[in-house]
Amino acid sequence: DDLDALIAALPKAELHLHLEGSLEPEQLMMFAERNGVDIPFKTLEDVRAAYDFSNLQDFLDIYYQGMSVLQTEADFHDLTDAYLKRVAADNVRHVEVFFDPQGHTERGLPFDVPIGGILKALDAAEEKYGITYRLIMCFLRHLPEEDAFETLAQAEPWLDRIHGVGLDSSEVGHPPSKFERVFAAAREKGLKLVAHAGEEGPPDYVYEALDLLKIDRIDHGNRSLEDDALTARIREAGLTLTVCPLSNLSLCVVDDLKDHPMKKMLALGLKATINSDDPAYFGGYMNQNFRETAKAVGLTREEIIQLAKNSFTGAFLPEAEQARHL
Ligand code: ES4
Ligand code: ZN
Repeated sequence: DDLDALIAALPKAELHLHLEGSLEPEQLMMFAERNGVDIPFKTLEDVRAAYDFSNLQDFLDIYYQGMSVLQTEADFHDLTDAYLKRVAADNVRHVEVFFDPQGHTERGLPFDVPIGGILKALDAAEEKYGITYRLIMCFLRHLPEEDAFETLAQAEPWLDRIHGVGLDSSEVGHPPSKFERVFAAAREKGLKLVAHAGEEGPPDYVYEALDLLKIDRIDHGNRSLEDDALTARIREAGLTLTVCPLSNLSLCVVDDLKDHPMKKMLALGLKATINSDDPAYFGGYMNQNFRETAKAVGLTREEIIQLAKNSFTGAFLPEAEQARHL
């Protein structure tokens, strides 16, 4: 309908996307075959059946298993290029993408393999697809802070091409406070800081991300709404929330998309954005997240336009470059 056409036509930025979460079942099979990696799936249907979960930890178990088929720089290049090509069709003009270096170094790949392939694809994207980028390296919060420090050290030769650090993986039991020192070290290197907070974790974790990690942007943040003082603080500070509606539905952060707080977030004056998180696993890329959310919660034209604007004003781009898209 009308709103779908508006969504398709609007230039957008994606600010919450895990590259490893764009691994489609077909690609998983293809990389496994190409690299001779044993996987516990015989058919595409087996993989599709495995892409089924109802909470964060069950999803993560499959996500880490899935990424084991990624072995070479070419694999990371091809994965990244396929994502960029896909979202170019959704009129996405700027992306700020995550990757999980520890998901790869933990299984024996050199740090340079994933980042080398990812950056080759990202650097070609402006010419190929008209898409600009920022790259954010995430620390896995279920691992010790010491391991995050080691990852930051491995990233040193690449730091002029890494724009920020993030914090992802299993949230509950791994509060932001666990990573206060490594975030301070990243801040001193001039990196932007983001963290997943308030997805499954309580409002306290969002406070910690703000007060201890001093993050520039909140990934998810849904549970902030449980605390009025926290909500007011996020609004006053003008912090952007990178919200992921179809992810929230898949992981049962909301039971029904009709219950999604997106409309409420906008009404509260929060700078919310719509993103796809792990689109191969959660069933939709950018425009599908926009369309399904708009339909479920009844977003207006004005709200949809506001969300697209928020995606650029929330991006780690100079104001002049943000303005080019508004
Ligand atoms: C993630 Cl949805 C989500 N939450 C936390 N960590 C993640 N890593 C990839 N997707
Ligand atoms: Zn995420």
